[in-house]
Amino acid sequence: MAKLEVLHFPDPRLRKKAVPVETVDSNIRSVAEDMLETMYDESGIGLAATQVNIQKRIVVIDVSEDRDAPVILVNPTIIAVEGVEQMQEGCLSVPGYYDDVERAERIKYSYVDLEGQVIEAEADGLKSVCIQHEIDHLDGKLFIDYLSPLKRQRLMKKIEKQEKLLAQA
Ligand code: K2U
Ligand code: ZN
Repeated sequence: MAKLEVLHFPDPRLRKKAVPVETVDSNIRSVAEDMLETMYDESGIGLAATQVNIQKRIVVIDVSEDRDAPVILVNPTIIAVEGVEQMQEGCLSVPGYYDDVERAERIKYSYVDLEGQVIEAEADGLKSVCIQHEIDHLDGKLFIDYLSPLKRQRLMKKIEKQEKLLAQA
């Protein structure tokens, strides 16, 4: 097990599009294990491989109350969407910033599990939002991309200020 470094916006590597996993082998299982350790350590409820500079289509999530129900999704794909809902989102790659994002309320999705089986399932609520958020990461998309130009401008100013303070420290 190893804790991995989480990339932070505006790191350009967060914009890379991840490639599908050909075979679920021991290497993929090891990456997923390290991603779970990193996610729990960062108090996240999801993590995409892109965020730890691994350009493979692997996502881990755990939206359970007791933080004891990890799900590893290889090559996750949204098959169908229904409804619209707004939820406040944050991101381990954009620390300290939260804002409302509109996404599909319910999704039907598929993925490959660690035994190589194709699984189809449905989700709503926080799990649905989390899966959509993580699949966006695999496509180089961040939740801040959905913000209005004014909100994005304010966020960029906040990040520039943080970077100036860090440079002076
Ligand atoms: O991808 C990530 O950065 C992990 C996010 C996933 C997420 C964002 C928004 C809504 C649901 C999931 C982190 O878990 S951000 C921290 C967090 C924790 C609980 C609820 C919302 C955000
Ligand atoms: Zn995120």
